[in-house]
Amino acid sequence: MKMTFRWYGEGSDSITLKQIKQIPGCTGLMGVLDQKSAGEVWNYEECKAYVDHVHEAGLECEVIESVNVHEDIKMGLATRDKYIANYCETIKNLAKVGVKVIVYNFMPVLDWLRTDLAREIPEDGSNSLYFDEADLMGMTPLEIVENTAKSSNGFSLPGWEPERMKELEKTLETYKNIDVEQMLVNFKYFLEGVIPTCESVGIKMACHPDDPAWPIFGLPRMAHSQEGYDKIMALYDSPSNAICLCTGSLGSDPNNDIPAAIRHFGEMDRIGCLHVRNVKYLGYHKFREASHLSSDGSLDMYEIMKAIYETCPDTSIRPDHGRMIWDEVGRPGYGLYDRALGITYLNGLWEAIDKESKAKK
Ligand SMILES: [Mn+2]
Repeated sequence: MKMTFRWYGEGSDSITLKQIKQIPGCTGLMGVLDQKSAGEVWNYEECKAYVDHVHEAGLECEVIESVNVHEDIKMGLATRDKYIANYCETIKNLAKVGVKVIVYNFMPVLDWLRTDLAREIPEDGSNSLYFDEADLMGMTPLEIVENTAKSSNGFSLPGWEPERMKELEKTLETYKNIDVEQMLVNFKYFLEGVIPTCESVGIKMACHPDDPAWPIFGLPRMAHSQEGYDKIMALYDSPSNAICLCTGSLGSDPNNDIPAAIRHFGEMDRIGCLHVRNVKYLGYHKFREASHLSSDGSLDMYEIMKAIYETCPDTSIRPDHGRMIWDEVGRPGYGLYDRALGITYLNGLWEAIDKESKAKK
C-alpha cells in the first residue's frame, strides 16, 4: 500500500509539500493541475514541472486526479473526437513523467454535491461537508452551484470550476434526452478512444464514483454501486479500465457493502487506487462526513483496510475529505489536520493487519 495525500499545487493549496512530507508514513501525492479545464491538453512541460517539484520535496507522484472528461464526450456530441485526442495526449505526457494512474469521473454536469460545506458537528464543534436531499428539493441546480462557490473560502473546488458551470442550464436541458443506456454507449466510446493509449504507456484510468451514490436532478449517473461498476468494467476488458474506489462516495448509500466491493474488484485487478474515508448516515439520503475513525461514522474502516490488504495490497490510497478542526481555514474537506490524523489512523490499522497476518503464517 502506498499512502498518499491530495495536493492541488503551489498557489492552489493552503498546504505545503513540506507539511505533507512530515505526515508519518505519507510517501507521495495524488496531484492535480488545478488550472486546467476539461478538454485541454496537459502539455509535457507543465506535467514535468509539477512532478519534478513534488519529487524535490521527497514525495512520489504516481497518481494524478481530476483529468476531467469534457462534457461533449459524456453527451456523445460530434465534437468529442477532438477532446478524446486531447485526452490521449495528456495520458502520454503524464506517462512520460512517471504517472501510473489517472483518476477521472463520468458524472454528467455536476461533480460531487453537498448541501452544506461547513456543517457543525454538535459532538465536538468541528465542521464537515454535509448532504440532505430534502434541502436540495427547494434549490435549483444553479443556486446550488452559486452556494458551493460562495462557501468554498475563495478556492475553486475540483469539478466546480466557474467556467464549467456557465453553461449549466443548457447542458441540463440536453441531458433530458440522454438515459443511462445512452450514457453507457458514450462511456464505451470514450474508453475505446483512450484505453489503447493507456495500455501502450502503462497507465490505469481510475473511474471515481458518483457522489452522493445515487442519481440527482434526474441526471443519468452510472457509477454508484457494485452492479453499476460491473457494467463499466465490462465496457472495455482491460486492467487499464479501472476504478478509483472512494469508500465515502460509494458509502453514502448504506446499500453498498464497501469491503465486499473492494474484494470483488480487487480480485479482478480493477482497482487503480482508493480514497479511504468515513461517512455518517443521518437518515434517508442524508449524511455528513466524519473523522476517519470507524466509531465516528457508519463504515467499518478495519474491514475496509483488511479487504485492501487481502486483495489489492500494492495500491495507492489516500485519506479523503476531512473535518475542519483546530480553527484551520482551507478548502472545505481538504484541510491538513484531519486528513493527517486520518493517515495516521489508517497506517495504524494497516500495521496491525500486517502483523496479525504474518503471525498467522
Ligand atoms: Mn473520493
